[in-house]
Amino acid sequence: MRLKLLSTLLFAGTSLAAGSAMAAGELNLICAADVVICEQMKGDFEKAHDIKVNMVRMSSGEAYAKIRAEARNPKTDLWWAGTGDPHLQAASEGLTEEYKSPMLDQLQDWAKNQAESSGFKTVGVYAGALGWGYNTEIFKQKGYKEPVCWADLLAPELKGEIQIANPNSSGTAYTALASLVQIMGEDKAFEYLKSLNANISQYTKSGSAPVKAAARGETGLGIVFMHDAVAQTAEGFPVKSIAPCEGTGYEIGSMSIVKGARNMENAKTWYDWSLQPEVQSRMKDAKSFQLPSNKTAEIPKEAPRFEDIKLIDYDFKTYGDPEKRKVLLERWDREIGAVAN
Ligand code: S7P
Repeated sequence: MRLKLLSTLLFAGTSLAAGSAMAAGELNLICAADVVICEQMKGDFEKAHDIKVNMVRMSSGEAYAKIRAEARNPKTDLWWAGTGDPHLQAASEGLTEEYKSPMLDQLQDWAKNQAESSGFKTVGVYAGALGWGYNTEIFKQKGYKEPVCWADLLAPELKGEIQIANPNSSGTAYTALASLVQIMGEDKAFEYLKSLNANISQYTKSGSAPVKAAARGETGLGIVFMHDAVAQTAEGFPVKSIAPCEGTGYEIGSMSIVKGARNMENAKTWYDWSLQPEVQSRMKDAKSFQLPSNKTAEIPKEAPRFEDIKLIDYDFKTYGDPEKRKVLLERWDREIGAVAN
């Protein structure tokens, strides 16, 4: 009887130990940037640590929806990248874990502010301004005028020539919606979006898809982050990037640990690792040309610089609020999504 009890305890001990050893070697990651940088980060991290990364690539709005849906039983440990607004929305709903990385002091003020304003439930990893990229060959062939202002995108000649993502799934498109509301006021921004709808051929799921389509000549212009347009130029496509003359918004691409993460220590290991200057300096090798958050990371020469762009004072507190997101997206669905081609 005693022997049986002893062997039962030993068996339970062994399986517990095996369970935690397995858990210690894994990290369940949502990556909300371009798939090329996601793969590079995963590969570099796995080389540097004995931790297997189970990665899924998603757009920012989809990542936020998944983390909300799994709140009672989290399957994700860490959400790396994607626009900051949904990270702030998740933080304010208590879906992400407070963590003060020892790397915080090495970060730019905008990245630290993102952490402080969320109660350290998210942090900035990179930044980039919104604009668009257009196919210079198509514009030349068709004799279109270069669009340098938001107002120029309403030109009747551009009917069917523009793509932008759907702000429900895409952080880029939510940044565009929030930026236009801040530049024009909400009612005027929706009037603008209704007029723009006449020129939109497709609302894509992913934020960078429109400029990838423009690069390949499938559309004339994509409203995207400027660094995503520059990436297409660097690939050799005839794409020119534009910072809108009226002013534009920007993202603080962010990172959050999921509350109740099963692999909490591994999530913190990735968190600290990905804020290192060497890791951020290598992002350009994947043609990821955002401005890095670590002060000593190399700024890619291709990165659109904030000092050259007319930036608005983007209100992250207001537009990173879950209620504001709900109101804006419901209005977008009613007034734009429902009448879209
Ligand atoms: O490609 C890089 C990048 O633009 O992708 C992120 C973006 O949120 C992902 O796309 P969605 O718009 O589909 O969410 C940005 O954070 C990042 O700069």
